[in-house]
Amino acid sequence: MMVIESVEVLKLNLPMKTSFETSFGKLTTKSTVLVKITSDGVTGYGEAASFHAPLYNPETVDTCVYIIKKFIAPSILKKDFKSPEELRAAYDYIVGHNIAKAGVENAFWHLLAQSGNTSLKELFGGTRSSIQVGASIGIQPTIKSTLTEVEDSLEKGYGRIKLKTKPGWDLKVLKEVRKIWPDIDLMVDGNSAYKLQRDLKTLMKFDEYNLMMIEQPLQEDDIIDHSTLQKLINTPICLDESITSVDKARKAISIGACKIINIKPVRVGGALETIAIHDLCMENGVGVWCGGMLETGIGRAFNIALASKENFIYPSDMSPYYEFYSEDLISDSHKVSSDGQVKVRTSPGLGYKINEKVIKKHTAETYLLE
Ligand code: OSB
Ligand code: MG
Repeated sequence: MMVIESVEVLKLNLPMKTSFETSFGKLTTKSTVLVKITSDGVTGYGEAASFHAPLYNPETVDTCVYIIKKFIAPSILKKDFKSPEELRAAYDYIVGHNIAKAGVENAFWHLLAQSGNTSLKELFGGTRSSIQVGASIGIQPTIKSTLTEVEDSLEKGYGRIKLKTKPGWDLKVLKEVRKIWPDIDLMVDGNSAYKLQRDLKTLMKFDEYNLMMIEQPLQEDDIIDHSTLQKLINTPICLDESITSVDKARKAISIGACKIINIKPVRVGGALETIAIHDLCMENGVGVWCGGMLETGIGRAFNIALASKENFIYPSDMSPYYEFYSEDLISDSHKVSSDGQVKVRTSPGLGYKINEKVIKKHTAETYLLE
């Protein structure tokens, strides 16, 4: 018995310690959405981690709040769900809005973990006791500051460096980084900023820098051009934005549009779809890693548990809150060890202590639906 008694949606504005720049723009304050659902006196928390504007994908924090309030909550309130599959079926009629759906689904998993006295890792079928973590370095004002960022990240223990790039901010940066660190695990993320025909020359030159992968160079709705590009370059393509479902993953793999997939659990609509993509990739010999949406510790808790599954074989974007924020919504945030690992918690429930005081401090809007 898991009757949903209430759904609460909170919009938070979190000040960032430093801005984070990608090819699509600069993030200076980070907004996010928390979802709280209650059943039998227990509260489950989820995070619908998106951004203030539709720059990375079509959703925003405000569309997440709206879709949850107006459509998802009315579809699940007062109903009894025995499994996350049943919960999801209740709002599957909604087209798109994966991040909104993921926030709700994650809150349900948190309820399940509490009522079953088990960990998220156990529920998701995780197999590792720790996961490998990489650093994601935004576009910097100068090459010099990029080199400083790389050095700091390596010193902190991060085992792989990802550089955000865009046309004009790519080969010259890689050249300088490789001069100092010829052997580190290095990759780039274009966030859809390149075009196959316009930028082919540059894209082919990435092969000179011995990169682990190039993440989402081309448009998010275009796996055809990614497939063409993969045949022309040796560097493995990793898709991020393009993969919004297991079906998209199947098609991308079948036409050779990528050799690696970054699964962001919220981008694909939650943990169920994450596990489906993970399993499909494993059957096809495609390794995956867990991407991030600059989540707070609450969102990261789900991501860490998922990334402990077997086929997450590359380092994940799982840096702790202190890289971006001065405080976290949990009081016992994860840390990165000197060898680039994060421990996977096995305690029942979320595995972390929710800090209501900090949540309250940053909450700008609250909606309670009963
Ligand atoms: O494409 O992976 C991305 C940050 C903001 C928007 C898009 C992306 C990113 C990151 C950092 O690379 C991810 C993280 O640490 O959460
Ligand atoms: Mg990316």
